[in-house]
Amino acid sequence: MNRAGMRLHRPERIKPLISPPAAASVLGAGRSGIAAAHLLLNRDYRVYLSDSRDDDMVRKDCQAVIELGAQVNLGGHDPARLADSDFIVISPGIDDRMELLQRIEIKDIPVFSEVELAYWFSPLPTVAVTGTNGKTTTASLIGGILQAAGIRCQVAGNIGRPFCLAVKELKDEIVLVIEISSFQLHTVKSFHPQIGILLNLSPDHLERYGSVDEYYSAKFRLFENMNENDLAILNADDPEIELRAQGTVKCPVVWFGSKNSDKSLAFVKDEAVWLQLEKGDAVRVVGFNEIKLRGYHNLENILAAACAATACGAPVEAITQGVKSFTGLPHRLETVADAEGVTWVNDSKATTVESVLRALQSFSGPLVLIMGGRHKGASFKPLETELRLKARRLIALGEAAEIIARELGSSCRVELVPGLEQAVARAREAAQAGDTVLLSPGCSSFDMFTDYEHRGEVFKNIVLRMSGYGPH
Ligand code: UMA
Repeated sequence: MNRAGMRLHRPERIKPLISPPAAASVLGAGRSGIAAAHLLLNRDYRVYLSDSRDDDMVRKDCQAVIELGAQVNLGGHDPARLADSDFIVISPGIDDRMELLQRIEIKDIPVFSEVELAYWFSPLPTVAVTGTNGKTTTASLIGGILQAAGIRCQVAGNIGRPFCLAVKELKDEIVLVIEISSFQLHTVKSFHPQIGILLNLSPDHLERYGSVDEYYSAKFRLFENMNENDLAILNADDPEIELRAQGTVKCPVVWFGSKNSDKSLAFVKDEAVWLQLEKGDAVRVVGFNEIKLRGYHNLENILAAACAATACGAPVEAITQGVKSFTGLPHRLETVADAEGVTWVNDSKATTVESVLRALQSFSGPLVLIMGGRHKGASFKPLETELRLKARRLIALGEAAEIIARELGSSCRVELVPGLEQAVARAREAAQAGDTVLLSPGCSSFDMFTDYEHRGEVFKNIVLRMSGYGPH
């Protein structure tokens, strides 16, 4: 039997790898860059912040840090200023292998992610959640369970509230739950969570990584500094994780998975989620019929969250309550409307082929699927079987539309459309009573939208307008 025990100990005293009043260059003035600049100024560093953009929005976003003493450069990054700094904090959206950082006068300056910087100043134990899919749902769910248990926490990171901001604005929390992306892990050095969760691995971000192996290796950096006092929570049903964990993860491990094996702390049995606690028999946490989240992948997220909450000291009753009251997050299998017998579902967050597959597996069919956007490099072929079984039609849009049609055209009828408005109109014509229309793009949104949230909001508005529920 595996034991999670209580792992909510305070981290050892952390020291910044580079102390103030050193000069820091912050690359990118998006959410991470602005939050990093604020934290650095607050801790008496000298700050040079730059962004390749120069528009009204970025100027407005930089106003406060300029007033606090940051030097700001918009419309590009000044190599001479970078060369003059003691270290560089890079935003996750910027590739640390960019040409600028390879220049002779800059290449030896240490580059850290915003997560690494935040960690230098975080006094609290950290639960870090990574994985290709389900990070935001799992981190939010852990937050909800801890709240139900009366364990004060803040949920931050890739979820949209930068770790640096959470650290700067700490109140009376006793634990931080941080969602971490591979981009953020790529440039960590001393970052050391007390509980590290790896939910799953599947090919993603191949536009940025040279290979799947490189991407998976970035994910495993989560465990690099963890030791015998810490806890890794890993998915027993993911063979890639099982294989790579051997020899890489040096701290104690608990597993979660579909089977009630010796290995699993949290598992699925008799249509319910169970936990094997330290002493005695396994306890039934929650029945499937009490869970509002859809799909097997969400069961995995619940199992992982239950393990983490247990390791933070939450009692089973709080886990049950937290899971039962969790209704899910926008843009993740979010039901938008039921109109003319057709259910419309917004899964705009599904930017990978794997997440579309999970979405398809969550419905028994028949479906009209809307896919497309900017191709992220992976093949769409893994969707063939589910589409053959369930798809009445596939409507493809965006830059990837033709690749989708080429790879999936033999599995179901594919129709190409120029935009989301036309996609919804064609889906409405194609769908019959009892069907589900599912927007699950399998691509990033950046060819047509600001981000996946923007895409999801546009989709919801069109659906609500067409179905007569929303503004005309
Ligand atoms: N920029 C430059 N120079 C360049 C390229 C970009 O200055 O060469 C500038 C852009 O003009 C822009 C800024 O960099 O102003 C953007 O930085 P960013 O893309 O890192 O965006 P942030 O607003 O800082 O948001 C980031 C995460 N974005 C990415 O990882 C792409 C957010 O995750 C995260 O919520 C936020 O930090 C807080 O931690 C979003 C995401 O899409 C949701 N994440 C990916 C995912 O979940 O798959 C990893």
